[in-house]
Amino acid sequence: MIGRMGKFRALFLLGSLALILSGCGKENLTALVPKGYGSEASMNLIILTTVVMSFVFLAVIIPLVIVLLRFREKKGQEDFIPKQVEGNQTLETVWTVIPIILVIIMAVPTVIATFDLADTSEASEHININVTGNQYWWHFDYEDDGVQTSQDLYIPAGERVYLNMIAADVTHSFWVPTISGKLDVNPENVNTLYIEAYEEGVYWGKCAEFCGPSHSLMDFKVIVVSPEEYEQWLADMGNVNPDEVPGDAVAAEGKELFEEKSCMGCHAIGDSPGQVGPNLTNFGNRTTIAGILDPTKENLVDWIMDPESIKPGNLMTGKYPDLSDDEADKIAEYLLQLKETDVTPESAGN
Ligand SMILES: [Cu+2]
Repeated sequence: MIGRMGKFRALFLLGSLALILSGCGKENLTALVPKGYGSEASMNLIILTTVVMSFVFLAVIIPLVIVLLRFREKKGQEDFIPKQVEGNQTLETVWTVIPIILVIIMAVPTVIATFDLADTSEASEHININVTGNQYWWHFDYEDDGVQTSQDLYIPAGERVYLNMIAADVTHSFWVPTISGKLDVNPENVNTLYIEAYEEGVYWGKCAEFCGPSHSLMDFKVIVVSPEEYEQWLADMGNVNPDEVPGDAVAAEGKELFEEKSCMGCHAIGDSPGQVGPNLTNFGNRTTIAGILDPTKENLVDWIMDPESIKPGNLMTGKYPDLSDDEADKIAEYLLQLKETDVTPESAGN
C-alpha cells in the first residue's frame, strides 16, 4: 500500500515538475533558441554533451536490460551460485579509457569556447561598454562616446560588443540567455565578455549570482537595433541637456522637485553629477521601471513612494525626504517625459 502511494507521489511530483519547466521557455529568455554568438556557442556545447551522455546512457542501460532478462533466476536454480569472476584486465582498461576519451571530447571544446568568449585581443577594434552591477540594477557606460544609461543596454545587431564588467558592491553575474554567455561580475576585478546579437529585438537579461534579497528582481534588457539606429541613439543620447526645462507645466514642476528633493544627488541625467543610483537620461524610453514593472506612471509613483515594497534591500529606500502623492506624481511626469531619442525598443523589430 505504502509503495503504491509512493509511486503516485513520485508520478505527481514528476508531472508537476514537467508542467513548471514547460513554463521556462519565455520568449527572448531562453538559451535553447540562440540568437547570438555566445548563446550559439553554449547551445553547441549543450548538444555535444547531450549526445555524449545519451551514448553513455544507452551503453549502460542496454546491456543491463539484456543481462537482467537473460540471466534471471530460473526455477530450480535457487541454490545456484554463478561462477565468481574478478579482475578482467581488458574490460577494466576499456571502461577506464572510454570515459577519459569522452571527457576529453567534451572538455576541449568547452575550454576553447570559454577562452574564446573572454578573449580581449581584438577589443580595441570594436565597441566597448563598461558595465557595473549594483544591488539591484545595471549601469552601462559608453565611455568612448560619453554616453551613460542604466537597465536598457543598446547595442547594434551583427557587431561584436565588448563588455568590461565590474561590481559596485557584491558579486553579480551577467547573463542574457538568448544572445550571450554568462560571466561573473566581481567587485575586485574587471571581467570582459564579448557579445554579438544576430537579430534586432529586445532580449531579457538576468543576474545569475545570488546577490541579496532582490537578486531575482535584478532584471535588465538588451535592446538590439540596426547599426544605423545605434549611431542615431548614441548621437541623441550625447546631445541631452540636463538643464532643459520641459514645456509641460507639470513636468517642469517635477523637474524642480527632482532637484529640490535631492533625487539629483544620486540620479544623473545626461552628464549631470549623481552616480550612486541608475542614470535616468532616457528614462521615458525605458522598457521597465526598476527593471521589473511596466513603464506606467502609476507604477512609477508606487516605486517612488515605497521602493522597499517592490525591491527589498534597494539603496533608494529612506534616502530622500517624504514626498506627497502630488509631488511624486509631478516627478513621475517629468521622468516619463525624458524621451531623448526616437530609437526605441519598439523600433528594434519586436
Ligand atoms: Cu545581482
